[in-house]
Amino acid sequence: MIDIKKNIFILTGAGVSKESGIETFREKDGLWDNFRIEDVCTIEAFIKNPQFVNDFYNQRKKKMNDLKVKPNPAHEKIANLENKWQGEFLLVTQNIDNLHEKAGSKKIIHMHGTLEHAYCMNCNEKYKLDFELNVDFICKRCNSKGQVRVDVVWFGEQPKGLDLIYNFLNKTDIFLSVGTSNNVYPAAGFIDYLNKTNRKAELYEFNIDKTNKSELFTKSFIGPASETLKKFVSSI
Ligand code: BJW
Repeated sequence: MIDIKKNIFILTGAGVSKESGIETFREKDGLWDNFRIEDVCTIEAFIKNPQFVNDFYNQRKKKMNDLKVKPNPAHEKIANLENKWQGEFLLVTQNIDNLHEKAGSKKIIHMHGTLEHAYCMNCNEKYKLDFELNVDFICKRCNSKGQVRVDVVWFGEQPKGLDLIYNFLNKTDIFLSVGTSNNVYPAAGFIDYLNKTNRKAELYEFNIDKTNKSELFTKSFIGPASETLKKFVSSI
C-alpha cells in the first residue's frame, strides 16, 4: 500500500512523451537511428558544425509546435500525483520538452535542460528560446557572434540540479522510473545509488518493455505509461 505521506522521487525519460508523438532516442526509428550522437549531441559537434546542431534543435522544436504536441495521460497522472501527495515530492525529467509543465507539474528539474532556453557560451546570458538558433546571432550582452546555443546537456557536460537530486535521493522512500531505458548516466545510476545507500526505498519501474535494470526494481509495470501509471495512481 503506497503511503502518500512518504517522500517520492519520479524520474522520467523519453518514453513518457512517446504517446504525445515525440520520438524516443534508442528505440527503433528513434532519433539515434537518424542522427549520430557525435554529430549533434556534443560540444565538439557544435564547434565543428554549429548550424547543423542548431538545425537539429530548431527542427525538433518546430515539429513539436507544428504537431501541437500535448501532454498525454502519463504526464497528467504524474501531475495528479503531485497534487495529492502529502510527503515531499520531486519530479526529475531527462526530457527537454515542456509537457510535464503543460500537464500541471510544479516541482520539476530538467536535468538535461530544455528547449525553452538558450544561453551565450561566452558571457552566460540567458535567452528565452522563442527564435530560431542561428550562427549569425549576436549576443545582446557581450556582442559575440555564434556563441548562443540551446540550453540542453550534451554528452560530457554536467547535468543540472545534481546536488538537489542527490539530497532528495538520500531521503527518498518511493522511486518511480518512467519511460527511460536507463542507459544514460548519471540518471541511469539513480537506481544503483538507491539500492546501495537506501535499502528501504520502494522502487517501481514503468516501461513498455523490460530494461537492462528491471531486476533492480521492487516491481516493473510493463505497458504504455499512460495505462500503467493510471492504474498505479488510482490504486493509491
Ligand atoms: C515507453 C513508452 C511508453 C517507449 N510508456 N515507456 C561509461 C560509463 C558510464 C557513464 C559514461 C560512460 N561513458 C560516458 C559516460 C557519461 C555519459 C553517459 O551516460 N554515456 C552513456 C551513453 C554510457 N553521460 C554524460 O555524459 C552526462 N554527463 C555526465 O555524466 O557528466 C558528468 C560530469 C560531472 C561533473 C562535471 C562535468 C561532467 C550527460 C548526458 C547528456 C544526455 N543528453 C541527451 C540529449 C539531451 C538533449 C536532447 O534531447 O537532444 O539526453 S542524450 C538522450 O538520452 C537524452 C535523454 O534525456 C537521454 C536518456 O534517454 P531516455 O529518456 O532514457 O530515452 P531512450 O530512448 O533511451 O528510452 C526510452 C524508453 O522509453 C525505452 O526504454 C522505451 O522502452 C520506453 N518507452 N514508449 C513507457 N509509451
